[in-house]
Amino acid sequence: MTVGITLTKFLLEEQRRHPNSTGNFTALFSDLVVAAKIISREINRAGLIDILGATGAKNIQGEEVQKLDEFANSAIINAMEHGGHLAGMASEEMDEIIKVSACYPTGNYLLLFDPLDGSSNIDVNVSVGTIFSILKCSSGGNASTKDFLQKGASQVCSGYVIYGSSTMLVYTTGNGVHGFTLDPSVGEFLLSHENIKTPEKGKIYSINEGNSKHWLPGTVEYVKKIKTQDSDRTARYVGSLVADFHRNLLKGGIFLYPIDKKSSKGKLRLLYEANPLAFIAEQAGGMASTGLARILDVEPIELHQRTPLIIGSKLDVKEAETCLKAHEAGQAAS
Ligand code: AHM
Ligand code: MG
Repeated sequence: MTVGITLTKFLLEEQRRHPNSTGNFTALFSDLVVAAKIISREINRAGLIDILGATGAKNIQGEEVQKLDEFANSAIINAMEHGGHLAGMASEEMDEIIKVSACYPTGNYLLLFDPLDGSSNIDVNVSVGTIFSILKCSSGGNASTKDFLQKGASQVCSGYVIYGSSTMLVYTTGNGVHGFTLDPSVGEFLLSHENIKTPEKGKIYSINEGNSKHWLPGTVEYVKKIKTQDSDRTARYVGSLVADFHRNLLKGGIFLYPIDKKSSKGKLRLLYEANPLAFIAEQAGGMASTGLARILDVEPIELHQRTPLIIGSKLDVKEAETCLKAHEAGQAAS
C-alpha cells in the first residue's frame, strides 16, 4: 500500500499521463471532492443535529435543520455549479435535470448522482453513500435530458463515497479502481486502496430475503442452489447499496436486486446507481448484469429508469446469469 498520496496529487499525476488533457476533468473532480467532504462532515454530526433539530429546528449556526439527503443534494449542486465544467446535472432526488444557472459558464461534462443512497439507513447511524457518474456532453451550452440518456459504457468516470467507520472515496476513469480514505485531521483523502481487484468468486451473497415471496422462479432457484452448494456461503445485507457493494468488492461476493412480482422493472436506478457501480465492478475484474444482459450496454430511455442489478465477483454473477437466463428461456418456450 502506498501511503501519504493525496487524491489531488493522484489526480494531477493521472492528468499528466494524458498530455492533451485540459485539466477540466481534474478541476471538476476536485469540486466533487469538496462536496464529499462537506457531506461527510454533516453525516458525522447527524446525531447532534437531530438533538438540536428536535428542540427548535435550527442547528448550532442558526440554520434550518435539513434532512440529510436534501442537504447532500444541495451540497453537490452548490459545489459543482459554478465551476464552468458542466453542461448539466441530474440527481436521483430531482424529477428534472439541473441546468447550469445563466450566471455561470457551461462545460462539456455531465454529472449524474445519487446524493445519499440508502435512505432507510440515514437516521439510524448505518453506512450510507453518494454515487456519481460523469459523462461527456456532445452538444454545447446547457444540456437537455436526451444528452443524459447514454449507455453506461460511455461513462468517463464513476465512483462512490461511503460514509462508514471512515469516509472513503472509490473511483474509476477506466484505468483501474482506486480508493482513498478521508483523514479528518488534515481534511484530505489519502490513497489507501490502489488498483482494487475484486476476487473472482466470493462467499458473500447479498439479497433482501424479505422479498422472497415475490421472487421469480430463476431467483428462487439460484438462491437455493448457492445455499446448498458444498462451498460455504454467508449472507450479508445492509440495505445501503454502496455499503453492500463496497464490502463485496473488497471481500468478494454477489449483490442481487432482481426483478420480482412486486417490482417488475427492478428497484434500483440505472443512471444513478447501476451504471456507476457496474463501471467500478468491471474495472475491478468483476461483472454487472441485469440477469440477462450487461448493465453497461443497456440503452436508457428515461432519466429515472429502474433496472434489475446483479453485481459482484465474475464467477458468481455468471452463475446467477446462467440460472436466470435458463428460466427466461424456459418461460419463452412454454
Ligand atoms: P434509496 O435510493 O431510496 O436509498 O433506495 C436504494 C436502496 C439501496 O441503497 C439498497 O440497495 C436498496 O435500496 C435496498 O432496498 P430494500 O430495502 O428494498 O432491500
Ligand atoms: Mg438511491
